[in-house]
Amino acid sequence: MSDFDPLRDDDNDVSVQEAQPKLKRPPLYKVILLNDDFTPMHFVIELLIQFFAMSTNKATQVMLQIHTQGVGVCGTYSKDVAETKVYIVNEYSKQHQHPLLCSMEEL
Ligand code: TYC
Repeated sequence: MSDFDPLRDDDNDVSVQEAQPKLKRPPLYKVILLNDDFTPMHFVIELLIQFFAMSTNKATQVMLQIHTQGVGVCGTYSKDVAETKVYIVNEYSKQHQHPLLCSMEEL
């Protein structure tokens, strides 16, 4: 076995301190729904129940919040999950000929 230890500094030479690894949590994204004048309220409620696992009460509250304030949050997810939710909601709305728009914003 060799005695060589690259971290030993017993020769009063300049030593090198290793940098602390910089770990950052990946960002989270809010999935949001926008209000419009045409999508039926019951469609939005059913969609919130189906794709965001909300209770009927919660989905009704969120739909009314969007209807009165213009925008509302459906949930908070990692980037990949948020992108998938936005995609499936927009596809589902198009399939049903509703102009409902879903989007995402970094938290
Ligand atoms: N404003 C719509 C109506 O009066 C209802 C609605 C709610 C539409 C939420 C979109 O994201 C929305 N029928």
